[in-house]
Amino acid sequence: MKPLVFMCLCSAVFSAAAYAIDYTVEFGQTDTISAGVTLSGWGQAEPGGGAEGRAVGNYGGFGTTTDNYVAPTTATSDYECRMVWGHSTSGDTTDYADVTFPLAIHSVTLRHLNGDSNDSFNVYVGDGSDEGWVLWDSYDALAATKTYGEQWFETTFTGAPGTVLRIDCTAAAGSYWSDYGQLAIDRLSATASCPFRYAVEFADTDTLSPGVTLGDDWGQAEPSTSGGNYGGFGYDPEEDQYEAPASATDDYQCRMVWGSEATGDDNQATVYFPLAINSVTIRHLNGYSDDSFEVFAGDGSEEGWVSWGSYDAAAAAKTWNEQWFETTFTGTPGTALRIVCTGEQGPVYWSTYGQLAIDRLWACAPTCPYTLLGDLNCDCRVDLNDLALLSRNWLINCAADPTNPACVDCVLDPSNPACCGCEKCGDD
Ligand SMILES: [Ca+2]
Ligand SMILES: [Ca+2]
Ligand SMILES: [Ca+2]
Repeated sequence: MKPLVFMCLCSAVFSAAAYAIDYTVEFGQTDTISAGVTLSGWGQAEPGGGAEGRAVGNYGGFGTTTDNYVAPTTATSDYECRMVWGHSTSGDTTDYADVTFPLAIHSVTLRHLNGDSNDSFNVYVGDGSDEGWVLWDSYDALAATKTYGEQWFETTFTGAPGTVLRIDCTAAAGSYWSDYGQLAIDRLSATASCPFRYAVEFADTDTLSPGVTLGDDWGQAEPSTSGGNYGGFGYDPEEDQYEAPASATDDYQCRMVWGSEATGDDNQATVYFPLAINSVTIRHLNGYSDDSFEVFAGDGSEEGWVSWGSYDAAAAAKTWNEQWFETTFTGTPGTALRIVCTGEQGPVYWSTYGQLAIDRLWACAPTCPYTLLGDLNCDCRVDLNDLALLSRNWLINCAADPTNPACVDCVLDPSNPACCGCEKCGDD
């Protein structure tokens, strides 16, 4: 039986990783931030100051471009960080800093310094409202085993999904606070929650997740209808022109937006979903014609369309003339998705081949439609992340120790998001 169990675990891990949407923030004198992610409340960049020109210190070796860390923490790339509860000449006493993501995240890994002051902190997520904060976990700096006096650690936190991450210093200001600030963060990486995923594989015979339907505005299937070379599809199934992070096709078949058949002769194509979706990853061809497009979501009515963003085919760096890309769009949730071609109709090939080829798409619904006992982080599956949440509270007894921060009193505080399980408080 052992090999069977092993294969099941592999499969679960692979599918979760394949559809994750990751965000990163590299803190430094110039922060490097994933698209759509914003920062607020962050202190100065160190070492070397930033706006207030602080003195150069030794942030776990950063000052001398060495890096005090112990595996499994990985080394920094830039020897720069930013402060939570930074030093401020204006006497700022805000001891937390926030990161806002386009989609709700369900885990984050922080690379943080455990230095000379007490660098303990809490990690919360919320929806941006003052009431909505849920504690994911606490970092106890005094309990950490350190090899260096100032040492970098990577710590992963996970919990119920939220769009705003708050890192909140929990100890008193250190003796060096007025010079250097309190808690240094080198970088973070976060993973968006995709609790429920729909898949559409376009082909001669489309494969749709249960309940998903296509509008009659889709064009023909290719290359079967017209022949041609759709980014390698037509002449050699082994020659699929794509670059990481796009992955190879399953079927070497696609369908057209703005196709050349009568049923697809307008410049749009629509997909309908049973649940509202908040993100979609589209595998699309950037070919000879102008394959620019815009993505909208709505409720299916003609008035309800909201733009999620656009793809500029001319701005894309291509290695091949016809190349497959995977592009992710996010926005206001809706049950209908529409892809609209925005380039000029291809002057030569459109009448034969159509305009924009789509191989497949995946869409995420922000809520799991199922109730699953043991799914503590509400991502529609029971796995090691849920076990980590269980372990965190192992042997806590709220009857004996009601003041434990993990014990939320849902009689006194019924609107606390922790009291709503996997449902959002106040929603139907
Ligand atoms: Ca950094
Ligand atoms: Ca396909
Ligand atoms: Ca789970």
